Amino acid sequence: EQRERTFVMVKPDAFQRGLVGEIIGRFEDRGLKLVGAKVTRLSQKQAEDHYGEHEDKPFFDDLVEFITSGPVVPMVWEGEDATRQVRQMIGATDPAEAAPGTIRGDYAVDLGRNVVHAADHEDEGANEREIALFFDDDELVEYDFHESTWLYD
Ligand code: YYY
Ligand code: MG
Repeated sequence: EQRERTFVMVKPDAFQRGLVGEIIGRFEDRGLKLVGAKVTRLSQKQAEDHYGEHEDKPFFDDLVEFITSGPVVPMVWEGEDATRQVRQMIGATDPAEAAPGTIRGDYAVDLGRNVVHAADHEDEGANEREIALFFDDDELVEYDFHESTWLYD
């Protein structure tokens, strides 16, 4: 049974700081199912497409420069209500406002270096659009997740 899929990406700051394992571990520990992941570096075009909704914002150029500045880890996680769960787990956009216990609240201090991206749960098409930017269909793996018997009633 396939549950909701959501797009998440470890940003270049977290990658360089050695937080890839920590961040993946948060989602594993929660009981989400990893169905796709890679290490890549975004082209200018990919970055502009990914953050297209922000192209008119004053921070857009800096954001594109940052997200293309080093390796990232795009991922797809699956689970019940996954998009909303992941947004709760990453915390507020500004780490200064993010609650302790959230990823941004535990690992970041600055708005422009907030360690992780996740699709917006209030944006209906975000997951499909963002997943398609980074993954071909055959890069997302279908498998039996044996934990699910113990995670879901
Ligand atoms: O989805 P999320 O990453 O939590 O925030 P968005 O409002 O979509 O902004 C994307 C990205 O842009 C944010 O993670 C940091 C950066 N940013 C910024 O540098 N300055 C702002 N005033 C707002 C956002
Ligand atoms: Mg967003």
